[in-house]
Amino acid sequence: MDIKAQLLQVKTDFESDLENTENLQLLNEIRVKYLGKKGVITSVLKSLGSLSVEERKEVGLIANQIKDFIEESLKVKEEKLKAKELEEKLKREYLDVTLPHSWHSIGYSHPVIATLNEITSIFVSMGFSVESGPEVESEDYNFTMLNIPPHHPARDMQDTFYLNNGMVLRTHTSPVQIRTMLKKKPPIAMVAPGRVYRKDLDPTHSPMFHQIEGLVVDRDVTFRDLKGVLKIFLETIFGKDIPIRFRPSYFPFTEPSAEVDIGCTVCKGVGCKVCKETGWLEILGCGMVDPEVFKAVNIDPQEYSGFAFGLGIERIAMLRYQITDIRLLFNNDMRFLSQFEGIG
Ligand code: 2U9
Repeated sequence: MDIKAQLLQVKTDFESDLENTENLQLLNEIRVKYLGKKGVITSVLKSLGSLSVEERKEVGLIANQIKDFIEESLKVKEEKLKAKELEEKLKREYLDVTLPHSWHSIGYSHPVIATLNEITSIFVSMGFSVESGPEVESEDYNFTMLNIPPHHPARDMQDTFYLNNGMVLRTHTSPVQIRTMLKKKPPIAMVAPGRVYRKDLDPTHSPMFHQIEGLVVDRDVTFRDLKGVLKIFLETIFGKDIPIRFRPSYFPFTEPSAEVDIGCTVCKGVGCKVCKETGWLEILGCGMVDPEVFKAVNIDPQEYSGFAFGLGIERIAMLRYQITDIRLLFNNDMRFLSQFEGIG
């Protein structure tokens, strides 16, 4: 076959190769086969030396035309294949952004913790610091230094969890105030939120529950300061119009002592089951720090005075959400707890 016929055959072969190429990798193999260093066209062009000048011109022209044709055809085919591959990729990786996503709860506070945090932050906003201490306490810190005498019923085996190393599970957060007064000099304005333990179990009592207690110590602290702070606190959580009353009471660690009631939030004072027909709900206990407690922590009661208060968190949460059995708060049943998503 003469060289011109050979070239035309190359063109025909190329066209059929190109026709059968379905991906970019094969296309590249074809490019090498025809245009590469050892490719068909290159070897034809190399063999031009053996021809006469006339033939060389003619064949050279045809060879170059075929080379241009091959290059152009490869370019067109490459673009086609690239577009095809992109289309297939888009089809394969198609993402339906309108599909509903699966729900993963990011979690939320337990109603007791939400209430505890809310109450704590009200006192923080009034300048109180937040203090904490151990749940396993000495009898001294839990009772003696709080002016609770050796045979006081609060120390009873029936009421307190005694550990076999002579320690107790704290029955209130008051030992945190003792520790704070031993550590810091007045002025002190602190709250102690946390878990406490008492041997109690019925619909309104749990052997573990949460308290927040507060203490303010400085020169010239009066019962008026106590009333002012508690009024701000109660109005912040129960609303500006909440009726408040102080009733005389007794605690070993405060003198005088009082219990604080708010007008029943359920019946607005008319009388109902929740307030046991009294129109009032008992919310917290408070009083002026007993001088005996100051003496136990080496604070001079002639120079300093202070007020203290305490409240049970579960009781507040139960009143707020009208929960009638405290055990619901600790069963960790999601059918119950999921009702409180978004409260805190
Ligand atoms: C120090 C001095 C005084 C804390 C106080 C109460 C009144 C009180 C109860 C409310 C419901 C406990 O959870 S409850 O059962 N608390 O009534 N707590 S005064 O007085 C203190 C504490 C520490 C050094």
